[in-house]
This record gives sequence, C-alpha cells and structure tokens, in this order.
Amino acid sequence: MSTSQPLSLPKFLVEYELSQECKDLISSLPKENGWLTTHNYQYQGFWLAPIMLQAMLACQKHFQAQDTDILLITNPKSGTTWLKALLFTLVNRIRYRDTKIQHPLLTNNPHDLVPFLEFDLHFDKQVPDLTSFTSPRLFCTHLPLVLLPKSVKDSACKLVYLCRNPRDTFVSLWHFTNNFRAQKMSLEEAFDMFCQGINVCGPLWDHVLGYWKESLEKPEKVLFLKYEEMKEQPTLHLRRLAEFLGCPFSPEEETEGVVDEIVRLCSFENLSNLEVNTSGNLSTGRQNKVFFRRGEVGDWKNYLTPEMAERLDQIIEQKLCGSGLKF
Ligand code: PAP
Repeated sequence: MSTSQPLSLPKFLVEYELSQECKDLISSLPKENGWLTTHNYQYQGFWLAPIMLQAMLACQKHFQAQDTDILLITNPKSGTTWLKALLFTLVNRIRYRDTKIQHPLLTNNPHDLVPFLEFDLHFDKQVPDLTSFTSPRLFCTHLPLVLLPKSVKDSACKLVYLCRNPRDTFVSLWHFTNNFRAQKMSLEEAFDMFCQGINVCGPLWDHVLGYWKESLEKPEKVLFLKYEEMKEQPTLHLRRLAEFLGCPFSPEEETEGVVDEIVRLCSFENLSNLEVNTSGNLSTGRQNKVFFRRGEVGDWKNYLTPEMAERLDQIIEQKLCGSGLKF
C-alpha cells in the first residue's frame, strides 16, 4: 500500500471533544472502523462519524426550519458541490444579473456559499446565529431522512435530493478518503465496507430509498434528482428545479439564455478551473480542489473489476427491488 503526505483532515472529522450527551449515546451504539475517523457508529440504521452524531443531535434540538427554506440533500460524493452551485445561482439569479457585480461563485467554493447544517452550523455545541441569512435560506445536509430535524418535516420547506450511481459514488468516496489518509485504504477493503453499508451516511441504498419514497409520497416537498440524468440534460433538470422551487424561468430569461448561462457557470469545467478552486481553501480549512476530481459518469470502469461491479449491482438490485427506483 502506498503512503504519501496526506492533506489535513477536515475540521469536522477531527476527533473532537464530544459532549457528555454524545459520549453517552455513542457508548451504547454498534461501532466499526471509520474511513477517516477511528470509528463510525450505527444510529437508527445509519453509520455516522462521532462529530456527525453530535452535530445531528444539535440540529435536531436547535434547527428551526422556515417555510421558505431550501434544503439540499445528498449522500457524500453524489454531486453535492455541483448542486450547491446550481441552487445558489438559481435562487440568487436576479441579484447577480447585473454584470458589474462579480458572481460569488467566481471567488468562492460552493461549500462556502451553502453551509452544511451538521458540519458548518451545528458543530460547536452552540446554537448558531442564522439572522444574516436572507430568504430563501439555502442549507445542505448529508443526514438521512429519519434523522432530519423535526422542524424540517413540520414546515413547508423544500428538499432537493441528488443521488448518483453507487459505483461512481464509491470510487469518488474512495479517492476523496485517501486524500486525507497517510496509510491509503485499499480499493478492496473500502469496497467491502461499502458493500456492507459501512461508510459515512451508509448504507447508501437506505439513504437513497428514504428520500425516493418521500419524493413519491410528497412530490411538492421533495424533488429527487439523479447525477447522471443531470449530466445528460442539465438545462432540462435546471428548469425542473426552478419550477419545483416556485421560481420558473421567465420567457425573457429563456430568450436571454439564462438557463444555459447558469449551467455553464456551474459546470465542472468552469468551476474546477477557477483559481479559488485550484488553490483556495474552504473557511473550514479543507482544500477546495478535493471537491473536483473528474466529474464524469462511468469512471468506475477504470477501477472496479467486473466481479466487483456485479456484486454491488446485486446488492442494489435486491435493496431497491419493488421501489421503482433504478440506477
Ligand atoms: P461532498 O458530498 O463531499 O460535498 P461531492 O461534491 O458530492 O462531495 O463529490 C465530489 C464529486 O462531484 C467528484 O466526483 P468524482 O470524484 O467522480 O470526480 C467531483 O468531481 C464531482 N463534481 C464536483 N463539481 C462538479 C460539477 N460542477 N459538475 C459535475 N460533477 C462535479
């Protein structure tokens, strides 16, 4: 196994001084080796890093969703950065239409424009001050449906869920993880854990299924998107997104090419080449470039053997059976 100088761990994954409440909770939970933290713990069917458990408890206690909020939700490495960019640009498009104002995406990584509820806001055991957020407030989370704060479910806020083919999600996660490890995780070891559902916010299929079913039951509340379909027809899905959020593109905007403009601004090619993303750091300390690797569909073919792909497919097929969802 090769070793190379690892990047420093993101702040939220550094083993933290946990609250007594979190320590008590953790002591009763099943644990497994973590990919980045020493252990992950299984809570209500999902594997979470200790600091995520603590943040989740804080979110559940303190986060008060507003009816106009938009919550963007993904399993890690499913296209979070892209969706953050698209949503931010979409809902703020009037504000930054004036070409004299530099668009924030040109100088900020999308993660600094749309905060994670659990990592960026509910992290330090304090109730965060959200008064500076203008409506509609945009937040992001990796939390599974069952662990969302109650106020999200009780309010009329909208949820936008993005999923990605599990094969590519796995390969992306494996690369991302190894950026931060001195002792690299072998593909086989990581794959075996992934197939058992033991990765942060895993099992992936349960995460996806929770939101898929919710989107079928409450289509006005949850929009379910797929990374591959967005790559194939980005303008179509951006229009769907705008309609779902109640801010459809006007005929004038259509004529002026605003839809194409947003897709181009948020594209992998554009964002990954901006200076802020090649050499900048997030406010939480992570290097922005780790969020841009290849941004392609089907990169798994370069890593997984046919047997591995078949194993994962069989698991997914069995887990999704009867749900109507396919990858
Ligand atoms: P996160 O869940 O940890 O925030 P996330 O953004 O979901 O990370 O994952 C990064 C993946 O999205 C990378 O995929 P890859 O490893 O297969 O390359 C990254 O390249 C891809 N990505 C980032 N920005 C974009 C974009 N604008 N369009 C398409 N894919 C993108």
